[in-house]
Amino acid sequence: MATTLITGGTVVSSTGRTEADVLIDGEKIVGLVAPGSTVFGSDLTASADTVIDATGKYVIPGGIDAHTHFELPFGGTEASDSFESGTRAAAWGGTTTVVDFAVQTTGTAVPDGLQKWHDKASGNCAIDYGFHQIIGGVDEASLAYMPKLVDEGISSYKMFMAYPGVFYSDDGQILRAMQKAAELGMLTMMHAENGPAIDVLAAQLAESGKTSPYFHGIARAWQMEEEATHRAIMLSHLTGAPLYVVHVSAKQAVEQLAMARDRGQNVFGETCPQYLYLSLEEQLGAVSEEWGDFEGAKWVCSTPLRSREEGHQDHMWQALRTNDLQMVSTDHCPFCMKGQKELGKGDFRKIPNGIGSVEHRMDLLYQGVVTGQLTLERWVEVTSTTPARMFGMYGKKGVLAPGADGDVVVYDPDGHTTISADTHHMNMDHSAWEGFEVDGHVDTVLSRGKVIVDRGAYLGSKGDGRFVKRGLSQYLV
Ligand code: DUC
Ligand code: ZN
Ligand code: ZN
Repeated sequence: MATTLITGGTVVSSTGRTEADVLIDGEKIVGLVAPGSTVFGSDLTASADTVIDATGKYVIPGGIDAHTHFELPFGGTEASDSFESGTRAAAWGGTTTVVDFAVQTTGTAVPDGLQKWHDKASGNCAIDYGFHQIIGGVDEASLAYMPKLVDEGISSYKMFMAYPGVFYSDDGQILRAMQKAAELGMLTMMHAENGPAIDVLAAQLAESGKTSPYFHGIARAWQMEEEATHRAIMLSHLTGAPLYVVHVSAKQAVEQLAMARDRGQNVFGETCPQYLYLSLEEQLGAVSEEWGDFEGAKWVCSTPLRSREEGHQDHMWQALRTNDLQMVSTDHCPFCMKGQKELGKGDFRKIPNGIGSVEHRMDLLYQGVVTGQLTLERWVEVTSTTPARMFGMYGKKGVLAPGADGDVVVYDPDGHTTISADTHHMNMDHSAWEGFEVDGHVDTVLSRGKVIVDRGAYLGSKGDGRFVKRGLSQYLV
């Protein structure tokens, strides 16, 4: 098997940093050794098949984005990144594993939905991938299939308290699914917004002529997120099912999570880069020459961007520091303006919901290190180690240690990244991050020991990525 040595860098883990060389044999890490060590018999730099010089760089476990939607049919169209384009873009940005969502809706069978996602992904991915299962139709058959999901490496499933008529589950359905999940040890992921109330508010706004993207954020008020988060936590408390709330954006929702965690509940939350940086006023309320006040459609996603005046963004950073929120995923769900977001011109309710960020998560979060919001170690923890533990991949993923997959990123802290639709690799005609300047740069990316990105060159190929069969969460208290 070919050996690779990553030498001269600072290895950063969730718990510390050390000057060490990383030795990979084939697909697996076999050792972290002191630079110049002859413990493997000779000077490794002379004997390794490939030597990567990481002097002055950070060497970190590959990023894990546990919330993506490639090829998701949604809002009358389909998310614009395929598994091929989306995972390649992820690789460019230092992410070496994604967990996407297979879909089941009312009247369809869970295994059929899951098989569809296997068919979409198999042979097309640049990096390793797993699935959560969306259960959009809780009935006898979908409940009966949950144990099989666990056997097949799908140890988490998502339900929606929003989107009536599409993915929505009522409280009784949620209760039934959580009872089953508690038995199985499965992690329940929740889209926590009060959908029926939001739909009434949205209709009232639209009928009074308030139709621009800004009103998407008004209709999806933080009270709707706080209330649903509280309700999900109570159902989780009653049933004993571990709960993971996705795309948390309201500080009041974080407070609900913190209270539940203080009670000792297995309740967790993720936020996304958009909720750390972007706002209702600046983005959803934006006006441009090209699109007028429809410019804000670029940032229509759910949960929505929140008011900066109300302090949600600062609260998200704080919650990441205090572990009231445990990790950062993207909820990558890209739509082009032309032909897709445009469907909602004149009515914000028809704008397909979603932002694309899978390529930029590692850089955007590293910017939090630069600005003093996070430590270097916490950066690794929230982008890689905790996602691995939360979703049952730790040991294989999320850590640089003997036996782990050779998923490694060499990150240049002196590099610089300018984000633009002109240079990104996602299949989108705009960027939610256009013009963002961030310090730090992904230099080299290895996926199971293979160099797939190296200083501006893509060296991987379609089909490099394999399905990851996940175990139960390794994060529960
Ligand atoms: N939110 C989004 O913004 N897009 C996809 C689904 C979701 O919950
Ligand atoms: Zn959601
Ligand atoms: Zn999502």
